[in-house]
This record gives sequence, structure tokens and C-alpha cells, in this order.
Amino acid sequence: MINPDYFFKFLKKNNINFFAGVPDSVLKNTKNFFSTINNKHHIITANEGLAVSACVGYHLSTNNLACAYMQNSGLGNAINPLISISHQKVYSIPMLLLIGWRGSPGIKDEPQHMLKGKITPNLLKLLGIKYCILNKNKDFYKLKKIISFAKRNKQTVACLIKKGTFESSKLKKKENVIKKTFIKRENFIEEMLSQINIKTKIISTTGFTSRELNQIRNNKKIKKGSDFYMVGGMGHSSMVALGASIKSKETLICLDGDGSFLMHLGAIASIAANARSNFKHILLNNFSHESVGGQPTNIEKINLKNLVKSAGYKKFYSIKNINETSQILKKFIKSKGPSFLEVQIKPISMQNLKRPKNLLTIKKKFMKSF
Ligand SMILES: Cc1ncc(C[n+]2csc(CCOP(=O)(O)OP(=O)(O)O)c2C)c(N)n1
Repeated sequence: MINPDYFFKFLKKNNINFFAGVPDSVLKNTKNFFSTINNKHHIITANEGLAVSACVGYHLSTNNLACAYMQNSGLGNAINPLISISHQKVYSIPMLLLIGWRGSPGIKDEPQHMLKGKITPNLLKLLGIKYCILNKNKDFYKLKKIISFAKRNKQTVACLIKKGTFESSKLKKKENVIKKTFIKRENFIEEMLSQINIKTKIISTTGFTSRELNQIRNNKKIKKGSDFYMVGGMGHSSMVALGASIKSKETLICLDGDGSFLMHLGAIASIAANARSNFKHILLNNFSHESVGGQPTNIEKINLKNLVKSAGYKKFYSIKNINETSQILKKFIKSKGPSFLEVQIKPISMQNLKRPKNLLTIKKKFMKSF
């Protein structure tokens, strides 16, 4: 195992002092370090492409090498700036990618990670990005070598980290001041399932939301409505919901998370311009990336009502307390959409959460419901 505090000391010694990225469960033990440095040295970005861009800009103004961190599923989001801005055949910008390697060969993982895990090294090769795998302390010399290569040749390089590589940090985490919230996601989901119509379709986002929806449905044997769990494709559930709502007469609910919502925020313009009255967007807002460690999403300062109303959503609702949940939810479900409901939830999830299994069966059942 590798001590993450030592890892960052090593990067500092190599003059890497600026970080931008999207949190990831494999890199979760880096969060104490990031919580201790200020925002001149660290930016949590909405998606991984934006992390690469921030590192490009940092290099332009300092001539220093920065580090963009991400899960390998986010490498897809990063490909455009990696090819079209920083690549050696374009602007040749040196940078270190720190990549959490879900689905790495030989390690059991979820279906949505297995293929990306397998092709990650080949993707890097195709992108012309030299990489090393950091497994044990002995591997630091490889990291040193590729960082020197990056500096010398003005190229992007990558360091792959497998699940379980980083041990706990000894640094004291600086707590983020996250807004006080009162509703548990599981309680809201239960209330929602009790209020929906039998034909309602729910498309739920990546992380704990889909897992809780699936678990509550199974535990309570709720047959009303049909679910499509977006176990991967973070940030895409609202557009999948829009696509599914266009030809349907039934209510379509997108159950989104704040990190996912921000990842492809541009979707709200397409939704507002194209969605019909059956489109209902729920944002389960815990102000954090709870599923991967609770890092802040930076959504706090956004006035969500102004944001979605100015985009063109017809209605906006907000639930902040348990005792107003049932009534506001009723109004929201009845409303003529596209409508938006923000539910401020606690960053606490159900115990012993399982994962949706048999994805093809889930898809088949969902398609049959139309
Ligand atoms: C493209 C991509 N980047 C990063 C991740 C890792 N990831 C999984 S869940 C998650 C957090 C999602 O945050 P949010 O939507 O607010 O939901 P919460 O976890 O708070 O319920 C992240 C970053 C991913 N799955 N895909």
C-alpha cells in the first residue's frame, strides 16, 4: 500500500503544487490532503475535461506541471482537451494525470467498470500518454521517471492507481462547512414511490441514489412505476430521461445528484427547450459527492431556482424539511413540466447497500413498461 500523504510530499518535491479533478472512490484517501490546501492550489471541477483544462491554464501562467485527478470512467470526459489542447501535436502541455483505475484486470468490480478498466492502458497508449502503475513504494522511481519525461518533453503522462492502493491518510481532515440538511434520501425515495402513478418511469443517477432506489423497491416489494438505474454514465441521467420522455405519455422522473447534475449542466438548456409536460427533474442535493467520500460539489452558491427557471423549466419547487415533503411532492408530481424539484438531503446513506444486478433484465423490464 501507498501512504497518500507521502505521495503528495513526493509530488511537491517534484514541484507539482496544483491539482484539479473530480473525486473518485479509489482516490478517496487523498481527500484529507485536498481539504488542507487552499483553492489557489486545488479545484474540484464539474467534470474531468475541465480538470485537464484548468491544468493547461495553470501551466500557461506558471510554466509548471499540474496534476489532473480522476476516475478512469472520467477519462472519457477528458479525451477532448487531452487530444485537442494539451497533446504534443497541438500545444504540447505537460501534465500529470492521476487516475483511479476501477476494473483493473484481476480485481473484481462492477460491470460498468470492467470494460473501461480493461481498455484504460490501451486508451492511454492511443492518446500517446506514457503511464506508470503505482502499487508499492518501490514504484516511486517509475513515477519520478515519467514526471521528468513530462517536463523534458512537454508531454502529458499518467499514474494509474488500483483499488486499495492508497492507505488512510494521517492528516487531519479540514471539515467542509456543508449546509445543514434534515431529510434522509431513503425517506424521500420511499415517499416518492408511495406517491407516483403505476406507469411512472424513474431514471436514477450514479452512486448511492440508484442503489437506494433499487434496495427500497426490493425490500418493500413496491411494484408501482419502473426504474432504469444509471450505474455508470455519471451526469447523463437527465438526458437519458429527456430522450425517454419525448415519445411517452407517462410521467418521467429523473432522480439526479448534485455532482451528476453539475457534471453536464448544459443538459438543462436542452431539457427546457425540448421536454414536454411529463418531464420531472428531481435533484437530491446533499451538496457533496457522497458516494465517493463526501467532497464538496460547489453547488452551494448556485441559486437553483434562478438557474433552471432562466433556462426555461416551467416550475421550481424546493423541499428542505421532512414535514413539507409530502405536500410539495404532490404539487410537483401534479405540475405541468418540465418541472424541477430540489430536495436538500443529508449526506447519509442506507446501511448494507447492495448494487443493482442483471442490468440487461433491468433494461428489458423498463422497456416493457412503455
Ligand atoms: C465520469 C465519472 N466521473 C467520476 C465518477 C465517480 N463517481 C461516482 S459517484 C460520484 C459522486 C456523484 O455525486 P452526486 O451526483 O452528488 O451523488 P451522491 O454521491 O452525492 O449521492 C462520483 C464522482 C464516475 N462514476 N464517473
